[in-house]
Amino acid sequence: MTRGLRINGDRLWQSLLDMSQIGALPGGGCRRLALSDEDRQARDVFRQMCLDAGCDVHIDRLGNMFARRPGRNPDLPPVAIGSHLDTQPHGGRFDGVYGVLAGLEIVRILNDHNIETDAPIEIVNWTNEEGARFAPAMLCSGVYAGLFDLDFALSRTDADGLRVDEELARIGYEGDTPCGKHQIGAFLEAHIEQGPLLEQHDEVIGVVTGGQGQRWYDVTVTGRDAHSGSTPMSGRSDALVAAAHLVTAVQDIALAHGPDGVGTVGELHVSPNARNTIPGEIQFTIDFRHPDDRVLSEMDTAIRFAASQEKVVQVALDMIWHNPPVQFDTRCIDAIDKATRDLSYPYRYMVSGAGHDTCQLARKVPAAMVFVPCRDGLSHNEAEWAEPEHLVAGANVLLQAAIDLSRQVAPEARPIRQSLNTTGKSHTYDKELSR
Ligand code: HGY
Ligand code: MN
Ligand code: MN
Repeated sequence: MTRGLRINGDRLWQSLLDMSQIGALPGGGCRRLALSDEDRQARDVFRQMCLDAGCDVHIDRLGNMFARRPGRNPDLPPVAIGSHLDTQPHGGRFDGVYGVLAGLEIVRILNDHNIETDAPIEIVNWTNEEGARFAPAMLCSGVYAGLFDLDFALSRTDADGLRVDEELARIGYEGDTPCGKHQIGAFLEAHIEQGPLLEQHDEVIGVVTGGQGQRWYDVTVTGRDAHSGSTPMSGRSDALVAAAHLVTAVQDIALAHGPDGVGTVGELHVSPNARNTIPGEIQFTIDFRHPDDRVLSEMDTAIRFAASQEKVVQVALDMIWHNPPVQFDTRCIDAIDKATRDLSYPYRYMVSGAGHDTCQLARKVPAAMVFVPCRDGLSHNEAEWAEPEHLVAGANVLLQAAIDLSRQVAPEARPIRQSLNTTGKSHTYDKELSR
């Protein structure tokens, strides 16, 4: 009888502490950029943890890692539990890694009690979820889900021009199995909310029903390098002044599409970046998000109009990624809902403001997520923090939901998605956005 089974919270916490030493930053956070030496170190540690837990580990062409614990019926596709080990440049100690190590803890506790699940259980580490080094985000779970092709992913470069395929080979994680061929019966991910709702409402579990849409852009503003002292103001083609107009336009467009619209310029590079030369070229990024795809396209129209108003420079606006909003699978949501109620954790339904590998997987296999609170809703910041008892609660829900789903997975698992309706309890998908 597995309903009384609970994970070992001290062991989960210790695994998180051990992993947080890899790429540790002075401010208490972590820096493990995708395919960096720190990412390789974390992968090596994770692989050893899985081997020690009796799993077979296999790696696909993009370095996605799958650690399998056999089930009673080897012909059933696995229930996969995972997330990502890569971080933002000033990342926290929980974003991504919590979901991977919660999966490991579930395998460990099943081992402790010699419990055999119907379908196999797999722990997954998806390559390059963050998209901080190689854009776009959720790149390799996206290839798995058929949203990007393999060559697109392999050819993505970082700021220094290094390619994904070169870096995969360099760190020794260029696997042999094709990406996307490996079957998954259902995918579950535990993650800190990265927003304030659960903490504000003293709730412990977020039953996540979907993810909002995203559009990412690379923008190049081309003016003319010129002398800062001898060039009259009237004759300038100052790329930075024009870029500044567009940066405030991103802010204005997001506010105009509130309360759910968000817009961010996270990267900006000035050339030649000399104090006494008028900048001739600016490169920057735009990240627009909204739960409604129609509004996202309005925001797209608005930024293109703003760019067309910049008359003394050239503006090239390249949308490198459009990820429409996604609805998660009803059976997975119900399994999480049932586990949460059985465990009597206070919970709410919510749509994710942040992107996750589940948002990609859910377009191919049955998938859903469990959120737990994080302090002040803060993430992508070294001060990111989650309470041990909340991390335990999320992993307990994941454990029960995974056991439940392992009895349900079908040989050919396809997602069942309910439209975002507002009728009926079990599928009242609260449209409240986690932000
Ligand atoms: O961009 C995101 O939402 C995620 O952190 N990669
Ligand atoms: Mn994440
Ligand atoms: Mn993140």
